[in-house]
Amino acid sequence: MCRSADRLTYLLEGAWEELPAKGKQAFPAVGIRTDGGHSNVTCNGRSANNEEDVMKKIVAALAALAVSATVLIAPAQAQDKKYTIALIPGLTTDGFYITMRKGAQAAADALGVTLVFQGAPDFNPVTQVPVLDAVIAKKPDAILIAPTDKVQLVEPLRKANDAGIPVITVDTFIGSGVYQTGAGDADFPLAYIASDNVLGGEIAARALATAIGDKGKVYVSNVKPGISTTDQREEGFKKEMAKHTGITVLETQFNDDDANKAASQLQAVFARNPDLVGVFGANLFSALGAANGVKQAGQTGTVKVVAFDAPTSIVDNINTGLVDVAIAQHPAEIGYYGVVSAYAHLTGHSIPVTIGTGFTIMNKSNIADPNISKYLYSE
Ligand code: T6T
Repeated sequence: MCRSADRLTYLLEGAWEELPAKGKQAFPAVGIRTDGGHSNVTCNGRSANNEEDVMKKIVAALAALAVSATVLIAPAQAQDKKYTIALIPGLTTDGFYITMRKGAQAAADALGVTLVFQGAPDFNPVTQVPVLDAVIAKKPDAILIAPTDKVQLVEPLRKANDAGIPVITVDTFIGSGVYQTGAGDADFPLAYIASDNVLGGEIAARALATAIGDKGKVYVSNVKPGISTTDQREEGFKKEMAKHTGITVLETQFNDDDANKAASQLQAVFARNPDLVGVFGANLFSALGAANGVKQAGQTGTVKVVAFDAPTSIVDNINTGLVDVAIAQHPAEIGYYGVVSAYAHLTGHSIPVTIGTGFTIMNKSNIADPNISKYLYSE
């Protein structure tokens, strides 16, 4: 384990290995898998052996963050101020955000920061905005938030910015997601830390195309329009599927993040299209619901399922052949870098405007491997 004198650089160099068991579990090594291969940002050189462009972006972003972190030791130690950072998830009861919270907490513990986790019970701007208002009223030193709508969270978040509270978006973005350019009216967040969701959608499409022998009818089970992540996954999926001329992509079904609705929709689509061969579940509840719909329709293994996200129940679904492939994000890393970035900013240093975290691709052949299963989400 390599070490550096200052705390932030140390955190960036894989300190998770030495965190308490709980934090360690929640924050697996920084890395990306797009094809079952392994590639980590390394301790010394922060280099990676994966050719994916996205990895280069990650390495560049981490290197930039490390550079700013390297000079942090003096002000951080001199100030001795206890910062409070609020993390507002898309919703509180989703394994994705529960895992993100653990990564954020691991960084907060290591930095001596107080982390406040406050969110709504459903993925909905109508319930998220009052939570945001309540958080702003408490004047935290920084806000990390997964905005539940690209447009509807702009003005509510501007209130935080106007009140002098730095905003970093995690998982999802507002506006175009391009921040700090001086252009547009939603570029005020300091940074965006997330998976590359267009790439994730492309990976899903390639996996589904392979599973169905490159022909037949498929559709996307999605949440609702206006969410940056799931919009981009659908975009990437359709972009890749346009290259597969034997595959027809049917109309997207929106389920409002309700797995029961996604299951009913699967059965309705199948009733209208008995030759349906595949479905892409674009987030945890869409995938869970679509898979249940396939099971209820007695089509396990016939209608192939590619799932975004990796709740623990995905293991059974993969082992029984109900789900072919699951694309796990690395939410603990998103939370971790969210706190580290906010702290770096608060202690007077510039931070990268985007940090990309990776994926782990899970299927029947690798799901028993602890190096893969460690990326399953917490509950
Ligand atoms: O897929 C994640 C997250 O990335 C997305 O923005 C919303 O749905 C999840 O939380 C999974 O339920």
